[in-house]
This record gives sequence, structure tokens and C-alpha cells, in this order.
Amino acid sequence: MSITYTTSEKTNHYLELEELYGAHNYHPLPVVLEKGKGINLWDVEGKKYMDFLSGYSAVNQGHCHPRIIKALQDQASVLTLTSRAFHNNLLGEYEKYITSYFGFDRVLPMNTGVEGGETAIKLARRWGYVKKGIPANQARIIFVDGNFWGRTLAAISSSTDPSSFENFGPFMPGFDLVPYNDLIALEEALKNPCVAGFMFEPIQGEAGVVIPDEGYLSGIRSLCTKYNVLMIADEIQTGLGRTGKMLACDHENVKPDILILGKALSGGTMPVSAILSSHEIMLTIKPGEHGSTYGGNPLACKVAMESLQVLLDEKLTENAEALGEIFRIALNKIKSPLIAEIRGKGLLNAMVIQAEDKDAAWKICLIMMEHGLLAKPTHGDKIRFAPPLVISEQEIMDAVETIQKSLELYEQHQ
Ligand code: IF1
Repeated sequence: MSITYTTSEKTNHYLELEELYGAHNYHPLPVVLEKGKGINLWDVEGKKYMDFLSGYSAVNQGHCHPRIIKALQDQASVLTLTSRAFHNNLLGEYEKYITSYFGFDRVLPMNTGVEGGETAIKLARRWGYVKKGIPANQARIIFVDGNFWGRTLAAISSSTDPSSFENFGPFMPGFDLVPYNDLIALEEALKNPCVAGFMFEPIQGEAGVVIPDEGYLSGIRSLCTKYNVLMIADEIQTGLGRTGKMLACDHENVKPDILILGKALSGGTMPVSAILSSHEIMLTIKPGEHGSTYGGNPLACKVAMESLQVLLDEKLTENAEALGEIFRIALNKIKSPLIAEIRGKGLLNAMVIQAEDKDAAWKICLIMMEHGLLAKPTHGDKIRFAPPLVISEQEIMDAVETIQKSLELYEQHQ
């Protein structure tokens, strides 16, 4: 079967430019977007879509949120970057704001999510040497199978996905893996006195929205405390309201030793990440020992404060929780042999597709695109549904109708 989608000359022009001049490190849907507002995107033909990817959860507050854009524009015309060679008038204010927002002592600002992860690992190693007493260069960090935390050499060194790491070696030493959702295996690994940290996603995103059993997060907390290992929660994708709590760790009321945030920290306007921790841990890094040209720049500080305040003022976490329930109930009512499973928390959801055709999920995404809904398959057979948290109940129901219709159309073509 071939799914036909029509791309006009205008769209083809943009596709061709990327085909000819860009690195081929992505395989996007053939849609060229030029405008966004709230949950909607528009392509260069003027066609309107519902965005069910949200820039991989960076646009929780909705595209071009007026308050975030205003903060960005206002600050952009006053001061954007000083470097950390000098102080700026917003860094301290932002540090106070974000630490009290999340209940941590201190913050270290970076830019991309993966830099947040790198920073967390450096900090855990440092803490391991100077506080836990791990012998020089022996520190180990434990990760879980199926983890995803970015594309740098360190990040791919912990990856179990060959498409992430193959032919990019040699890899970073000092990393170990345990199965996800397995506290017994974790305890075995933590017994090694050289372990400084355990880094994990409370819900695995890239792996296909994998939700651990209840008790996993609180189990991690107790084991990390028991073995004096830092609990490092990567909430870059799951944090900031996405799963129906401000942090996914809040589902089990646990507080990690190091919290990593990114993505929606800027509402999709610029790369802003941060790690939060205690005095004791954070102050093991001394002046000159870590940093970034753009980290903590005044523009990012302003935008991050506004992005966080919008989450609270518009009760987006509560909306994610309520509409996530409604969304999954409605999806579960769809009678389709193509659906193997629907799972998710809040507005981070996935539909697992079962079909002989291994490209079924991709083709269903193309049909949904034709009908005005943008979503992307992950790991072949899963479709992630993660709209901006500003979505309304009516829009959720419209989306479910489009999803249902698209599944039917795919079946009819078989
Ligand atoms: C790509 C998925 C999402 C992340 C977690 C750190 C980072 C990410 C939990 C790094 C990034 C992205 C990057 C994007 C695909 C993507 C993704 F499909 F892999 F699963 F979000 F859904 N920790 N996630 O999910 O953050 O450095 O990119 O700012 O194409 O690599 P970054």
C-alpha cells in the first residue's frame, strides 16, 4: 500500500533545500511549518494543524505564548548576554525564583537539555570524589536500558539504542546499565561503593512513553539514600506539567538529589536548561570548574521566569492531568485492530500500533497530517501524543476524531 500525500511546489522547494544543503540526521514528516499559535501550527500553504508533538514537549505553554514572547522581546532590546565573566541583574533574581519554585537550595543554568545531563554527571562525579570518598577516577554512574538524554558523546555512551551510538565510539567510561523498572537490579548495582549517581527518566520518553510500576520512584529514593548515591532525575521531558504534576517525581512525592530541567523552561523559544540541587552537592564545584558562554544569560533568565510563571498562572499542570484522563478514555473507546495499547500520564501519551506492515505507524502519521494533526512515530510502532498543555477539551475531542478517522483510513487502504 502506498499512502499518498500531496506536496505542492512551494513545500517541495523547502524540502529540496534541506535535502541538498543540510545534514541528513533527521527523517521529518513532509510538512513545512511557518507559523504557530497556542496548540496550532500552519504550513507554508496556509494549512492549519493541531500540534501533538509540542516540539518534543518544549512548547508546553503553547506556541508563541504572548507573555513569554513579550518577556523575550522586552529583554532582547535591553540586554541579552554578558557572559559569566560579569554579573547581570537577572541571574540572581532567576536563581532565587527557580530554587524557591522547586524547593531546592541552588541552581546551575545551562542551555540545551543534554548539557543539563552532562552537568549533572560532572556534579555527581565531583560529589563522589570529595564527599563520598570514591578513589580518583573510579566514579561510576548508573543508567537504565532504553534511556535517552541527548546526543553528545557522553549521552550516547550510556545509550542502548544502536542508532544513537553505532560507529561513534570510543565511548565514555564509568557508565553502567540496569533494566528499567527493576529495583532489585538497581540495588545490586548501587552496592558498588564507587557509584556516585543514578540517572533516570521518571517516565521514559524516547523509549516510547514507558511508565514504571507504582513504587519505582520511591524505591529509587530509598535505595539511593541507603547506598549514599545521588538520585538524578532527568525531567527534561517529563517535568513542567507535562505528566499532570509539576514534576513526574511528584507522582510519588519524591525529591531527587539533582533535578535536570530543559525544554519547556523557555516555552519553546530558546535552549534553556538547569540543574537544581542542595548546597552540599552544588558547592563542590568551584569557580572556573564548569560553565557555558550562554548559561545564565539575562535573556534566558527572563524568559525562564515567565515560562514558569505561565505554567502556574494558567494552571497548565492541572489541565494536563484532567485532559490527559479524558484523552486516554476517549482513545480507549476507539475500536481498531491497529491499537495494541494506549498508555500515558497527563499529556504525555503513546499509542502502540500492531500491524504486519512495519511502517504502519509512520503511514498513520502521514494520514493524520493530511487531516490536520501532527504527531511523530517513535521506535517504529509507537505514536506519541503530547499536545501543548493549553489544549481545551473540545480540541482533545476533535483530535480523537481525527485519530480515529486516520486509523480507519489506513485500514481501508490495506
Ligand atoms: C532529538 C525523543 C523527545 C530528553 C530527555 C534530555 C534530552 C531529551 C528525557 C536532551 C531530548 C529529544 C531530542 C530530540 C528527540 C527528543 C525526544 F524523541 F527522543 F524522545 F523529547 F521526545 N533528556 N529529547 O527527551 O535535550 O539536548 O535535545 O535539549 O531529536 O534528539 P536536548
